[in-house]
Amino acid sequence: MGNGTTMGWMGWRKMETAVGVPRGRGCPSFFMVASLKCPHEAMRSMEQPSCRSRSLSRVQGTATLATLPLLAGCMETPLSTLAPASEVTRSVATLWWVMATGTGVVLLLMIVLATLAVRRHPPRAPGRRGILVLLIAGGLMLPAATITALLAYSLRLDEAQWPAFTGSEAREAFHVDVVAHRWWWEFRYPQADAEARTVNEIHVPAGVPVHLRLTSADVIHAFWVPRVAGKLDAVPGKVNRLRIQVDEPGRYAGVCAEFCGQGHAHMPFTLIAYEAGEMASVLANIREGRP
Ligand SMILES: [Cu+2]
Repeated sequence: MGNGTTMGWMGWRKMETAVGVPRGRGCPSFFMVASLKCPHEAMRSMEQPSCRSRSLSRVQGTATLATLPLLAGCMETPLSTLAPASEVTRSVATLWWVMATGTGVVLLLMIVLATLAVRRHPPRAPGRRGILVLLIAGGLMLPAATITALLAYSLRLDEAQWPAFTGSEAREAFHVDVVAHRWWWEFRYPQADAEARTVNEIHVPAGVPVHLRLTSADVIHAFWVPRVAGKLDAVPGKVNRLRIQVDEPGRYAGVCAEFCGQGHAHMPFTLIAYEAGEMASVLANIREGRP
């Protein structure tokens, strides 16, 4: 989605050509698809809606809707939860798709019902019984069922990110202490032989539970590796815990997700996951460093 946001309003004039031939990585975003015409052109066509322009608009609208599923493939960005690299983010992505699909279906249903109601001749007001059914089913039962299901699902996700303090996982987990600073990240490895720490790079094993203890040296920050886990605040004077588990070795982008001052945008970091067997040599080679 980055293309759309970085283009901004200044890109209106170039947009028609940019949509056809997207440059750089990724695909045209929702923003670009929604802006196939420049505003002036759109306003002109609104002034005199001829039959031809109306049918053209319908074709364009249909084409835009038909393009939406294709955009699913455009979301594999380093900071997208929709490109999951762990069980937790896979669940988050599934939840997102279920909600997006459900919302789309309900919206389409509402549009169809509204169209049928408007076209009805003569118009007929619903009776008292109809209104009651609408209020109870649509206003109480449907929202209650949806919210309860979403709450249960979210609580399960929350639990999956809460590190166990006892049992075999607590013994086998890899531990990292995270300290946020203005504006950089410090990672300490209590299981290393010596006092080891890295700056703006966190090294973890893949396929193994990793328990993080987060705190801050100054103001509130938030630790977030979107492809791997949900975000969690790093608060001065307090220790928050987060459990993560990466599927595969690789590099995963992370950011501070809480505005923390002028340098907030300049505190990205990288989570580097290794094969579990490599961790001993990785820890041995970690050297102290500062940004
Ligand atoms: Cu920050």
